[in-house]
Amino acid sequence: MNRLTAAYLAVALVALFGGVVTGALQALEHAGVNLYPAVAAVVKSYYHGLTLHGVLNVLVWTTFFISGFVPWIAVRALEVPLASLRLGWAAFGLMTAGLVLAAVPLMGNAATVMFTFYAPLKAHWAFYIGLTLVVVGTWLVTLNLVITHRAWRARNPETRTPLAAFMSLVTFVMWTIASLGLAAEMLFMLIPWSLGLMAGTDALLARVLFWFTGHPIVYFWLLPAYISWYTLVPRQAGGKLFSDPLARVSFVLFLVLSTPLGFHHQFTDPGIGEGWKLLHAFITFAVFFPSLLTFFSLVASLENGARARGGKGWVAWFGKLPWGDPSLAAQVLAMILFAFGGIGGLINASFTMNLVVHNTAWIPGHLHLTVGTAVTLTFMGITYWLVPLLRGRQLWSRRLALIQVWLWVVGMAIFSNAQHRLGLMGMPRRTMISAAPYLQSEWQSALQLVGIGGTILFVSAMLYFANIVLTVVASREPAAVEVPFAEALSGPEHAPAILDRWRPWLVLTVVLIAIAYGPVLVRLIATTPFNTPGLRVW
Ligand code: HEM
Ligand SMILES: [Cu+2]
Repeated sequence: MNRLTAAYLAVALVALFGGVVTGALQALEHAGVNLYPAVAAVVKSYYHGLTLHGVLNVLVWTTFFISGFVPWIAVRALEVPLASLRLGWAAFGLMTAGLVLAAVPLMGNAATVMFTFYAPLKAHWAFYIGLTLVVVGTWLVTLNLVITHRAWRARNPETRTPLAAFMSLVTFVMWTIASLGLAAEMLFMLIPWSLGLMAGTDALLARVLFWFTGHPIVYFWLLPAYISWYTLVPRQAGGKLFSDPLARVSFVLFLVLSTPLGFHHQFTDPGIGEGWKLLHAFITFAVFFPSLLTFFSLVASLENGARARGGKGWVAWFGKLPWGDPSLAAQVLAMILFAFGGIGGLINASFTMNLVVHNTAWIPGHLHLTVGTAVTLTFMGITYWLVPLLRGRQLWSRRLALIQVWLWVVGMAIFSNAQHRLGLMGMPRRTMISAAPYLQSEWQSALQLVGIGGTILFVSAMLYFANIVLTVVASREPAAVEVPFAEALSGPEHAPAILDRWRPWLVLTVVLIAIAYGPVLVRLIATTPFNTPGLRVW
């Protein structure tokens, strides 16, 4: 199992490396430094690089890290072996094969369609089939987790599922339901169309199916970070989790509410009734509620740890957290930047305010706080103990890790703030902006800050990779082998039994999805002519 997880991490880290290199190119381009001619042998254009950036960061780095880490932590919490290590490797093999298949056209500039691959942009079929195989691989991970949990349940009929395992299951079950939209888009639209079996396609139906998965996928990225924040960080902070039952409530709400809200990405799309958009906006605000529960629980847990370490006062206790531990520092700082991401997210989700920020630089400003920091910096923080544990050797340098974490936070604060402001000034996203004839002089100072912040982020990322590689190849001291599971102030025995049952929540989930999506999907499928020809704009 350790080797399986290490294999997933290796692929994830290679992807992140490609992701930050392409990111640095973009940030420098915004600041007027065009390095694309220098790398033209590999990256053919700004948009080729941007597609690589999106796919590597948010589809590969996240998915592979999660598929390696989440089952691993679940198995540790259950204290049983993974049901089938064979199935585990089969899933990894399928995902990696899919990745390689998709990488060929992606690298070859035959799939420069951004990570959202909106139709009628048309990529090479291998790109769609490859990504579909990655998704199918994640379903095998779910299957393995479910069988593992059943085996555990047969031997422990009365006990509550340990929190980390419960959360892991929720994460993958939620994802499996949510990914059906993407699977349908691939299997019934993009794959047959790119193979020439279908004459045309349809932008709206493709987008509806994409966002069916495209919003919940952000919870697929976030929930594993939450697993660490709830079940590990309180212990790393020297304290206990505030409440185990409350944590379960929040995850059940994520299971139920994460999917039926994708229209908040389509407020400006014609062809979807306003009432449905409003319903999805309401559910988006509803899913903010478990996020608030999470925020409350985590602050209470951190305070518990800080006070146990002698922290005093209403706010001053915060300084008493073990800031010298890079894993903890990374994750607490990730939480702080995430709070700003959450506030911006409420603006994105608000029907009218969305019109101001839609498709502007505000959106990448937002998503670098969320997936780019809350998730990425947390995963980095996890690897600061997980890689040493898997390798059996101590982290190569704690100090370098601390510098890396703070650089990320400073770089991101500068970068993201500048992007948000550029968005408010109306600068579009997904644009090689220094080549745009409408480039405004008032954007200039913020564009320089994008370049500076992006460079700091890049340096931080390189320090991170150096530290991880040196830990694997050069570190000599043996590492601790214990997983930092936290106890809870209010333990699992206080959780109502219904929280540990699946059927009622799954039924509720499916019913809500059917209400929120059913009528629109039925109408679109019945009336869509599939007559839009494909485009290759690059
Ligand atoms: C060195 C670090 C990074 C830098 C300098 C950077 C820079 C950028 C820039 C400038 C853009 C805007 C491009 C445009 O709208 O034209 C962008 C987009 C994006 N970035 Fe990053 N980024 C970095 C790391 C990350 C990470 C770690 C993630 C996620 C894990 C991420 C995810 C994304 C996504 C999803 C987009 C939107 C892509 C699209 O519009 O198709 N980035 N990045
Ligand atoms: Cu969303």
